[in-house]
Amino acid sequence: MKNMDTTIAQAELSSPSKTNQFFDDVINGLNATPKYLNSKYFYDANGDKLFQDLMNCEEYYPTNCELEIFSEKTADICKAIIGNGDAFELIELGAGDATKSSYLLKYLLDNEASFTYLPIDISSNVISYLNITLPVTLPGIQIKGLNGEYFDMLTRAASASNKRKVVMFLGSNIGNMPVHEAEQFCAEVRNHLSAGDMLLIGIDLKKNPKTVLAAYNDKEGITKRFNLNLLERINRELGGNFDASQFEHYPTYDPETGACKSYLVSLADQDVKVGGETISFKKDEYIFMEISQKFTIAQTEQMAKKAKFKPLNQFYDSKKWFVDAIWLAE
Ligand code: AVJ
Repeated sequence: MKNMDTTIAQAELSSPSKTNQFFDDVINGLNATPKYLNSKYFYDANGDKLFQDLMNCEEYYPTNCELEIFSEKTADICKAIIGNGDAFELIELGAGDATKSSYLLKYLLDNEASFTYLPIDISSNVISYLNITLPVTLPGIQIKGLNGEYFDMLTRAASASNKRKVVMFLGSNIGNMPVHEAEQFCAEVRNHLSAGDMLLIGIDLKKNPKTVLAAYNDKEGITKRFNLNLLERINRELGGNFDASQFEHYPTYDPETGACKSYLVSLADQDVKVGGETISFKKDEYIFMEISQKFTIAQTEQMAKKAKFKPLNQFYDSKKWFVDAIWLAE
């Protein structure tokens, strides 16, 4: 009886379709060989907070690099996206706290550009935060936050108007996909756009391997907690009983392929329950958690062309560790 009440209470807490998708993905990943979890599920309220902490930690350079680009090159970036001055929609995939885009938004408002800001994020937490705070910090902004999967929301945004679209995909979120998937992703963005629309994409570049690895292996252990939080989220939302202390964070970087990958390694033979399912781990068995792919500039241009975009501009930070590129849909 007690179990039944719990089930009903949980079903009422979050929408059933979302819960099932998360559950199905987790069970599929943990029953696969090798085991994996999808890093898009890192971002619940706790994960959002841990990612904020990560962005402020010493070793995690991508955010600082991109902030430098957005604060130093604001006018040039805005000039490129304003184009001939027609009204446009500024759509941001995975907006997060919108710190970086705020530089552009402020400049666009100050220069009376006519645009609507449509942030899209998988985290409902993030979207309600933006819908509430941005009109206060950026008076006069037209904002319509969309909570959901990128392409569902992009389709919705695209069908709502036929104004020119500028899509932003910042923070090297593209790196969370293996290269062939990243290429498909860019092609799919292109398919949702029309000629004259643009993609402003932030991409982390190859650099000294020690610098990359340190960013995913910070001394304070925030990255480790960021990874372990997904196990704890499974406990909270899917009735799991992971013991996070029985898993060790193992980050790697391969300078040849540019793939930076994170794993959680089981410290013991153990059985873990998730909902009604039991998952067995051998000692030293790993769960693949995340890829953060790094690119050369040549690879970014190739990716643009394969997706039928024309690379227009490239904006770098002073160390040339990161690029924000503008690609034109032809
Ligand atoms: C938000 C996906 C760009 O891959 O660098 C940070 C997430 N993971 N530290 C990244 C992350 C570990 C981040 N992205």
